[in-house]
Amino acid sequence: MSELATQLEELRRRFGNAVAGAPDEAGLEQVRIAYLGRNGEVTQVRRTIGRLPAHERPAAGKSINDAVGAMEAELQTAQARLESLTFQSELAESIDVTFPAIPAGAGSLNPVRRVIDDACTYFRRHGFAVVVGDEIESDYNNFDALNIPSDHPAREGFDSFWITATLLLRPHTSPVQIRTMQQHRPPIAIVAPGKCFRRDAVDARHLFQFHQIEGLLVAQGIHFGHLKGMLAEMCRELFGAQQSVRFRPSYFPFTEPSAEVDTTCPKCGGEGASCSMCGGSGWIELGGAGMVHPSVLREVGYDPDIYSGWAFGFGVERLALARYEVDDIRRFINGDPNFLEQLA
Ligand code: FA5
Repeated sequence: MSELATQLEELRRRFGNAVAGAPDEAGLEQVRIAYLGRNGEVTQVRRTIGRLPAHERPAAGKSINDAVGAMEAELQTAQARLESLTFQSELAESIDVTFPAIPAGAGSLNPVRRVIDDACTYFRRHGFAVVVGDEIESDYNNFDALNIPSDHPAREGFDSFWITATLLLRPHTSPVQIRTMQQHRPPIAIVAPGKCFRRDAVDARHLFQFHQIEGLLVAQGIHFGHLKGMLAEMCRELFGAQQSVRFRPSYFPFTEPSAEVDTTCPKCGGEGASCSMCGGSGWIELGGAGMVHPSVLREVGYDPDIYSGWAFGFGVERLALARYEVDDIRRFINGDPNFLEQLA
């Protein structure tokens, strides 16, 4: 072995011991300076190259560079090890491992989802199928086929988000009635929960994105009594027997006769007066309902002299307000885990 090789080997052995013995990052830096610094031991060895015959110098330079590369790699490994040790000791100082851990919370279904599930369960039990429509609807399904032609003033009640001249985000779930009747012959018994969108100002009772659940029953001999019975029973199931339901005469172009359905305000129990929840009326409006208009049946190719049907469309957030005695619809969407946990 050449004299240089022996010298480098011995240097690397001492360097290795010094690196292993460095107690911390500052100690390691001292080792680096002593061996690899500008005036360190490696530089001293480099200076001896000039004394070698010219033909030996390139090989000598390469041996020194190889040794330096290996020493730098050793330094890096030691540096990473010491950094990790420093981090661990800092952690041990700042974390109190005896502090009780926060239990991992199990999530729960949003109340709006639970109302949808429970209402669908009720209708399924009575032989209804659950269907979903499309959130983007055609002008035709949403309005024309529901007896609301383009010049009909009822269109103004549905302040909609239009996507094109003929496509919109549906403002109600009633177009699912049309989609279903276009595809099937009577008897039909469906419920259709889903999102709706309206350009409504947001307040304690209104969102611009909310949910409705639509119901449709078409067969022979269906009358308003069936509708009242089904909806009253659903409300009893969702709210309990203490709350009553009332049907108020109303108007929808796609049902005749039409009604609006209210339930007694769960907060004041129907007393009204200065109740903040129902605004003093004693009632909370859930949605609309009625007997399917003969024009709608005709539009989908059903004979209104043979078939009759009823339909309803309830606001799911309103059902949830009444069920959970919540006084502001916005609470359902602001994602406050404390609020949601209370209702879980
Ligand atoms: C309708 O949307 C009719 N399609 C309902 C219907 C279906 C009638 C079938 C007859 C037969 P209306 O615009 O009233 O009707 O809305 C029904 C319910 O949706 C309201 O009573 C309310 O509970 C809910 N709703 C309406 N707009 C909003 C809103 N911006 N935020 C939250 N809920 C709303």
